[in-house]
Amino acid sequence: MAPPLNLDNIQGDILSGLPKKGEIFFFFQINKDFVKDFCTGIGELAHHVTSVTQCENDRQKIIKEKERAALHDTTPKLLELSGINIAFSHKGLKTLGIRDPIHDEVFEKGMVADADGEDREIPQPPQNRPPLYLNDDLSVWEPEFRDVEIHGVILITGSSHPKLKDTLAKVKRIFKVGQKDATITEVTQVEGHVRPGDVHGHEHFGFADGIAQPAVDGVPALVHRGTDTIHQGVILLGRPGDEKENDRPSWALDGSFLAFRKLKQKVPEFQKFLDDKARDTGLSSDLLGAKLVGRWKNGAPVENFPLQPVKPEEIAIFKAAAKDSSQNDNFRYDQIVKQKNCPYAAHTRKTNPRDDIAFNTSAHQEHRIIRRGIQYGPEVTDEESATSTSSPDSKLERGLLFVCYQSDISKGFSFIQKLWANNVGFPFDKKDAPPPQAGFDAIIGAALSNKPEPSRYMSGFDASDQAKRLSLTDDWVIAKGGEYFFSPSISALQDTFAQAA
Ligand code: N7H
Repeated sequence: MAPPLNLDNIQGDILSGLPKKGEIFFFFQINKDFVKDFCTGIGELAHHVTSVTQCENDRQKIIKEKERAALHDTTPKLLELSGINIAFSHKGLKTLGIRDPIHDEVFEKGMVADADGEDREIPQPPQNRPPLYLNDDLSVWEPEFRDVEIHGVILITGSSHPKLKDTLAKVKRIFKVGQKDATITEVTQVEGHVRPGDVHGHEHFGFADGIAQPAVDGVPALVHRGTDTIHQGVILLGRPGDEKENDRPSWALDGSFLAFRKLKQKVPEFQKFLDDKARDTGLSSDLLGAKLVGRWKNGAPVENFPLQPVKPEEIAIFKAAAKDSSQNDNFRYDQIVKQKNCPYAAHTRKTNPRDDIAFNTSAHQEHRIIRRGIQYGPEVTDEESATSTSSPDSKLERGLLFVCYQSDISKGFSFIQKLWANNVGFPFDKKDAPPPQAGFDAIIGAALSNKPEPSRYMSGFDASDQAKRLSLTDDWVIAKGGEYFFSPSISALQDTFAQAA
């Protein structure tokens, strides 16, 4: 039987989230001539890896500083904090000689193979089964993610850019990067930052993010940030609720699979679409955006607030509900009114359908993920926003460095993307009456890349005619790369990874 959960031994990003203003993802390849030295480096790095407990302690310090500042009516001081986590691709495990089967086919084949397939299956009505690929256009992937073997990623978080750079320098010293006997080589690195000022906590399209997360059974109250409680094994390997609990190698206990995606967002183009279609559909641009995402920009769910509040008292309730974490994730999709309030294809409904599939069953739980993303790229410039009224053009690149954790990628990220977001037929026909086909997840749903344009659509944006379709004339989110990784426990880093060669 597995020992009790020890939060000092689990990498902090998984169950708590590394506190961050900025984050560097340092993708590396292990130098095959220096594998033994690399393992020694892992033994040293393990002492600096931030655990769940450490994340929570750091978060407490931030909360206390905010309380102190509020009491004295001053601006909170920026605390000098940093965090380090590490994860390995399947190729990385093989390079280290760690060959016990971990029992996750999607992890083993890697994201490039999962992204696009030569032998695409064409969806066959009436099941409308999607092809079982992520439907990325690999020709627009960055070559470092597509053509180069990536063995692992080091996640470095910090309260400022200099802090990130300092921590990265410390990591590079451990692995002798840049020296003759370097144990790793940088494949690429990406740096993300939370957005500034009023849009802090919002992603680049302008929507509040990081609201809905499942809480994990038995994890103390401080790290509970969610309304639904899921089994530990949905996120952690070898714990109850992990279907392969008894087949996992012992070093995999309390690790989790990390899916990373670099997702470019075409912001002026998305805004122009909303403005144009608002005119055609009679909805306001903000309401149409809320119908595509499933939440208003302030985070209030469109299921509970299907209309833009106008009276001052309604506006106050709306704003309070958006901020209140006991309300803003505590709702179900009404099965009687179907898409009247929120389209089936809205991003939050596709990716967590709540009552659209039997709620609180293991089938519901097994598709939950914990998300830890951060934005990259600059704010939209004046020049770019000026284009959104005529022919919109993202001249600069920005988007989301998407990260999620799960114990089974084929049930977590890969399932959500392929079988829900990309599947026009999901949620599946119900027996009472064939529902209008939901269409694609309006934000991340991807049609086949060799599609005749424009092929993406959704229904449900019009409450009075739920079958009416809206043509989604562009892909506003484009995958630029990514990989699947395994994030081991800290004791596994010390006992297995540091001793591997
Ligand atoms: Fe999403 N967005 O701005 O539209 N996401 N997401 N996501 N997402 C969510 O509830 C967004 C992506 C999930 O439990 C919110 O925290 C964007 C991928 C899940 O109700 C917003 C991108 C996948 C949820 C966004 C992107 C998911 C969720 C609402 C890409 C997985 C929780 C805020 C650039 C395959 C749903 C919140 C729930 C919420 C946005 C990517 C999954 C605003 C822009 C790739 C499970």
